[in-house]
Amino acid sequence: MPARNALTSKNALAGAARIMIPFFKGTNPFKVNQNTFMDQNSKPAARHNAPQTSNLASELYELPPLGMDQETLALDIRRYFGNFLGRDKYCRSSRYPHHALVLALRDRLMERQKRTRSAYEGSGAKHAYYLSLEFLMGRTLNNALLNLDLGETTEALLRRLGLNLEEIIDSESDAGLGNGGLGRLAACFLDSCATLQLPVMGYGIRYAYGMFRQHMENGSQVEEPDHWLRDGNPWELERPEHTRRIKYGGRSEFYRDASGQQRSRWVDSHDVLAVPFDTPIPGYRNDTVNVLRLWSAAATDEFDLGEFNAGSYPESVSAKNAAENITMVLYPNDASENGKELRLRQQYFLASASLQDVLERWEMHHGRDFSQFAEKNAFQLNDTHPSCAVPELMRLLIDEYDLGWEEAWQITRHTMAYTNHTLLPEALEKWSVRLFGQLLPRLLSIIYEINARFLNEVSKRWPGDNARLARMSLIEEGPEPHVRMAYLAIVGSFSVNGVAALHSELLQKGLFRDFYELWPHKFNNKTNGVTQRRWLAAANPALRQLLDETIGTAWVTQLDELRKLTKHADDPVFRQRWQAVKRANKVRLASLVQRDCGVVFDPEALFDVQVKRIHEYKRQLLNILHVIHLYARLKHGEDAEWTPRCVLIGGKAAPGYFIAKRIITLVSKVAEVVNGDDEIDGRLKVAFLPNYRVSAMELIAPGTDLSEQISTAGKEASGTGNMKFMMNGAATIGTLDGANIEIREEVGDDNFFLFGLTAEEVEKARRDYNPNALIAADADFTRVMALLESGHFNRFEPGLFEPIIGAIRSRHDPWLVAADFRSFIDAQERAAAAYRDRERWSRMSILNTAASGKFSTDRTMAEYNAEIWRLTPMAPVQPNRQ
Ligand code: 26Q
Repeated sequence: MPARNALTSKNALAGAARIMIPFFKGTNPFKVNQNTFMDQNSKPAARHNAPQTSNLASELYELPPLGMDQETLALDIRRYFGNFLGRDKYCRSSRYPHHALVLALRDRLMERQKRTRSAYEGSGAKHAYYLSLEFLMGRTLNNALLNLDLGETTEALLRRLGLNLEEIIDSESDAGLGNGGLGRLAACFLDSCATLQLPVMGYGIRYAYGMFRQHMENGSQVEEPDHWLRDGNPWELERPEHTRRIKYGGRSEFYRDASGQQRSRWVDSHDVLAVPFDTPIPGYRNDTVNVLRLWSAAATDEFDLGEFNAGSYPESVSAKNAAENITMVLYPNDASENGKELRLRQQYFLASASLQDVLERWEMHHGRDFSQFAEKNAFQLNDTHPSCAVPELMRLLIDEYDLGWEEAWQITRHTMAYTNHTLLPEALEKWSVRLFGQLLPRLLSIIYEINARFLNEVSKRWPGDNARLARMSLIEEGPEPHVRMAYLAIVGSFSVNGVAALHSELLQKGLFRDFYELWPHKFNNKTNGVTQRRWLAAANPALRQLLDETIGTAWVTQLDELRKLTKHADDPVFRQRWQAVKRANKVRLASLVQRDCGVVFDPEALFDVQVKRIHEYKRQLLNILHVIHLYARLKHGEDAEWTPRCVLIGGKAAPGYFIAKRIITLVSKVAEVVNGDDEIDGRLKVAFLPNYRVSAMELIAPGTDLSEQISTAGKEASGTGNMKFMMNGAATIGTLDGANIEIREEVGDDNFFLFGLTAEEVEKARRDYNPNALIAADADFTRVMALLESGHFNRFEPGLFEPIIGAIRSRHDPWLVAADFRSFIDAQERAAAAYRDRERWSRMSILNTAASGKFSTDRTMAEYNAEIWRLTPMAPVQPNRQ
């Protein structure tokens, strides 16, 4: 262990404890952790007491660029495989060839990452930081090969080495560090920012367990932990030298500083370390490599101390475990799970570690002069989950960097920007004041101060309007007062955006109306997108080839180029080729369904797909009612002009969401009955796809004909699966909700199967909603309900679907399933008829891809940048050729 200077006596003890039980330290023998030895109340300036190396010769870190040719890459892979990993001809695991390839690629990414950083820092560029509790990255290898332009080279050289690239790509587990849309959006954003060469860094949490793996037992979802790091993660690089200390508990105390100023500080806290792991984010063939920094929790050495000396070894170990638990597991709810202390710990952990990181880098370049800070930094909050960043930035600036309230507040209000992703009022985050005060006492006192000043501003604008004050307060009063996180985010930000036009409009008129009245200029819309690199170029190589040959390759970075396809939509030869591609992709999808569901899909049939989280507002139930309707038609011989159809439904239900789980069971049971019925004779197939995830969507979207986007209007903020399907040539059947509206605008009414009430009509319909009358008045609906209620799909489990039947028949069904039944069935029939005319369908498919240009995250990020961040794009510095 290197000698350390200026150890306090307490830290010397910590050192002694370390020596007594060396197995407590991390497994990396090279790890040097400066902050482990930091005094609890030390100022950031005192932090540089780690052993420092000075005067590194540039020869040590400046290297000639690595070759991108087959020979050089092959040699690197062989060295990693044989020497670094120590494998040989006896190796039977696909893991080591994968690791060897990844390490060779990571070297190439790393040199570009440094050149990118050099350009950003050298020019003092403004940075944006995307703070998100979720980054749903999926697999990394294929995307890295695409962006580095090493796909063909690698495929050929691996063949020489007796390896198969496709198998290696498939052997990688998904980084499932997100629930769904919001987490995947963050991942697509990073890809586009790197491609646009924007100085944007992602900050998130390195959960040891990501989104649970789902398997089915007797038609029910069973959750298993997703230990995605089991085989190691060769993409990431640990950066222990940037470890940060996070405080919890204790209390906030007043004191007078040396100059007699009254100040606050957070004392008697229980601290946890945040250790960063960096993943490279390559842009598309532009040498830019940005960084995603994920924080992992580790215990401080204090955990080894007191209890050991008192002889309470097991208690000490369990306290240490509790600290490290913070980043153990992703919360698997895609709507808020209220009141869980561990979740609040996670949220603060991310906010505090990331802000400390940014502030320390600032101090390195600018010392304690923060006059330019707001001009040079922006923080984008991915929903309210990281909104502790508002009071935490205030705390750091005031308590740690000695700024006054006003100056700190100006900085905070001009650097934070908040994106909302939900319209469901029950999903708005709230934390009980009691819990908040216990866990983050100093933050709560700052929130109170922000609130007092804010309410003062409100009362000046609307004197005497006490009802308004109560409505807008950051604290919801009541027997158990709560902190309203969305309001905190709005008050602390200069920008508030929704994620599709309708959603942003509804926020302004509804949820955030009072705030919109006060600060209309803060509110804006940023319609979501997806990255066409992953969702078209990488996921659909056959279509990519056809596009390249037909309209050139510019679409990969300028998706609007796809409009050039429009003129080919009426060309019969082109249509033929389009159909052949779609068919090949349907064959690929059918083999996935065969393997994972044991159901045979005929590629000639209409592939009708709904994959997304299972939630009542997304109305998987409406989808399955249509399936039952088709089944009833076949059973009654109403099969003139039949369109063979394969219905695929997939998605995870939050583990505690009873009715969502029961909907999964209904899908499974209906599938069993329909697929097993000889009379149906393959004219209708149904499958529930277990463990839906990013890598599954990469096979599903290219093979889909009809995309189901059927949420109750006004409830789906945007949707992004809808965009992936459209891009890959699926037609949409959908409501006027979220981004569906914009999809329909782009593709035209003729190429979109619209149904259902509008958001406005939904609100009116609730007033005297009578589902039983709707069922009774519609013979098809009556027949569907009769089948469901007869127990036909649950012969051996009577009552199994009572809760679902009750929900459909309830006058209080918030999702109005029955209200849209008729209109949905009719739209489905229009889709079926359109599919029977293959020429018409191909045209529609081509036009959908052609119209999908708007839905690139390149456009979304360009808008965030033009209207919120205002960063300057910047190419990396030139390589140092020696
Ligand atoms: C909050 C508190 C405690 C535990 C969990 C949560 C939590 C976690 C995840 C709440 C919400 C989420 C995820 C929300 C989400 O994915 N929303 C989706 O965001 C997409 C991207 O903007 C939109 O396209 C979807 O419409 C929206 O549903």
